[in-house]
Amino acid sequence: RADLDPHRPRFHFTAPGGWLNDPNGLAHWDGVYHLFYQYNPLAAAHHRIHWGHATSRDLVHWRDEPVALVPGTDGPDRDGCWSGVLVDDGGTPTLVYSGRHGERELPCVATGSPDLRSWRKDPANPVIAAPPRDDITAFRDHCVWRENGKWRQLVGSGIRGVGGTAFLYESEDLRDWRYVGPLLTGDAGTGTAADLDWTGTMWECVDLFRIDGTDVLAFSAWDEGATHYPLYWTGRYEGDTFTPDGLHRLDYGQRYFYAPQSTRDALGRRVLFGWLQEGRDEDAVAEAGWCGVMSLPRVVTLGADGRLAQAPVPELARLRREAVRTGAFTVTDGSCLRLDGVQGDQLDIETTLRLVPGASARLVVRESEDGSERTVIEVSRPADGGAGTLRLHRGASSLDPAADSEPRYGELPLNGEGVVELRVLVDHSALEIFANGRALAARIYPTRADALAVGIEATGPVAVERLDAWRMAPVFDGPRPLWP
Ligand code: DQQ
Repeated sequence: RADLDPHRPRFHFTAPGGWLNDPNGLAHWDGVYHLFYQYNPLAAAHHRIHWGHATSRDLVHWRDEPVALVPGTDGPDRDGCWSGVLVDDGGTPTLVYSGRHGERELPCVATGSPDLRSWRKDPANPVIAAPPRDDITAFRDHCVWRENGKWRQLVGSGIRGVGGTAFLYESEDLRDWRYVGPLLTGDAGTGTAADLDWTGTMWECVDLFRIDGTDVLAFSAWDEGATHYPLYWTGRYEGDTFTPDGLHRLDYGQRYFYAPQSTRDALGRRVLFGWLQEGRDEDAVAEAGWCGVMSLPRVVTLGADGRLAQAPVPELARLRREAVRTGAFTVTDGSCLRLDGVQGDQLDIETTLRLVPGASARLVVRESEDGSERTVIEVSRPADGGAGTLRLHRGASSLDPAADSEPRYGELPLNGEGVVELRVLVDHSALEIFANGRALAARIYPTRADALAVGIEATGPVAVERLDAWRMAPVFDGPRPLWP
């Protein structure tokens, strides 16, 4: 029973029941945020995917809307309505998505009522009859925008023996598309998924946007059915090509923050959501009756180092209750401090730490009284200068041997003072960490009902300049009911 599942988040969006994956059709339309998502309402399994739909006025509280797209009884999307976007076609809300038939996906279009609640599929679907070439690994997912009085579209793909790519198209009317060429092509030949800068054999969910004069092409690296990790290129989009100047990791949680999509809202912010996949086994998922968590919405900006900086939208502060503020203190080398005033499985913790060279601080969350379960977030500064490391240890997160316990880590930019602005959001099985603008999302499945404690440990003295924590209110009244 999902409504009794202690792992179900209470302030992250989850589907009413069944399966959820990618965020789709993100838009801020007439003051309302629309979140569509890949959805199977019938079972907690990726099968015959629909488009679920939820709306919000504040990016915090969500309301379920009627299912937007249902796979056809026949036609090009009879096996699923896969990922896509929402665009404003002269006032007509229009979805561009991948219709799946057999093992193949092709671009389809649907137009919506003014309230975005009912959708009509275009009889001309699919609007692109075939991929532009035969030697490809896949052909799906869309990024669509208006440029110089025309529509432009990217479709995610990969060229066999070459690498992932995004095919560029152009159109006057969103129906008739002219193929322009590959916008940019990766290199699948020289890496494996173990190298976190390998871009896979296909780019899923391509998302092109400009931020403070830098062009960003985000995508998720995929290889023959395996979802690996989200990446982004920075560079220059000009004419029909993207000239990259760097490749970066979007979230250190790898597949736990997959298939992200972003939109620019009416406040001019770039708001990004990603799909937090499960890390428990299929039987547990089937029994729970729900799976997949939508990340908290993140505001993305360009950092001084030319990389994306991410933070949860400030609106989330509305859920904060019962503040605990410690003021400044020092954690001495080798010590371990239990923060008795802070406890729970729905928490927002914000701290400013100062690390001397060679020091590291470990924030422990979801720790049981006997310490047999604990999740550790570590930030460390090397003895010899340079970048630090953000690390998530899940080795003791759960006594359930079937729960994924692999660590996650990535580079942590540090200034000369070794200051770390760390924010950790704990929402039952969902964990989102932000450290100096870098993000790391993952899932944890503590089994013990008392795995609620929070503590802090240090190697080398660590100055805690402040630590503020809040219990987070749930966004649904009572446990999210399982529906239908
Ligand atoms: N999920 C969708 C695809 C996309 C993938 C199918 C990424 O359109 O490529 O549910 O998770």
